[in-house]
Amino acid sequence: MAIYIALGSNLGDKENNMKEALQRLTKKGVTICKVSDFLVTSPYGVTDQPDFLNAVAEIKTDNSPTELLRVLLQVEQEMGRKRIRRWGERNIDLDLLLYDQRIIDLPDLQVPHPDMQNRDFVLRPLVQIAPDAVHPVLRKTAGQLWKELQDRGRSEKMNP
Ligand code: PH2
Ligand code: MG
Ligand code: MG
Repeated sequence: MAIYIALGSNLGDKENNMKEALQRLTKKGVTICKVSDFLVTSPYGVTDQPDFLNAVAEIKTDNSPTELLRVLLQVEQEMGRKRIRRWGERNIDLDLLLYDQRIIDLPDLQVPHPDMQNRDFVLRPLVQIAPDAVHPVLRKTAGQLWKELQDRGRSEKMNP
């Protein structure tokens, strides 16, 4: 049973933004159990923007998924995040990836994160701290999902 969030930043002092976000979460009563390395990643989706720093954290909280989402958005707002464009540049982005084995499909909250299986910048840090974390919809571990993503990438390069 565990909760995982993704952190991302590609504007300003990226490393400091990520650390500040973790501190602010702690102040709001979220326990940070594990944090992956901060990885430099190429922008995915919208590619004409700076490289990201990405990480995944395992957390503990008494908040429900919806309450936790509110806390994540609050921290983004407190840090002055501006929504410039969808999938675009941001000083901090906090996404809920997995909440125990819960499956949630609300208009503003989908858990597991609906695109996590396609994102190397999510799976690589997740595998670092929790290779055996299970995706409750796909019923595969983070390790399996990451391997499958790498295999898809390799076959796309061979059959472009
Ligand atoms: N976040 C996005 C879109 N693209 N690319 C990378 N490398 N890292 C991100 O965190 C990221 C992205 C939308 O949330
Ligand atoms: Mg995001
Ligand atoms: Mg987000």
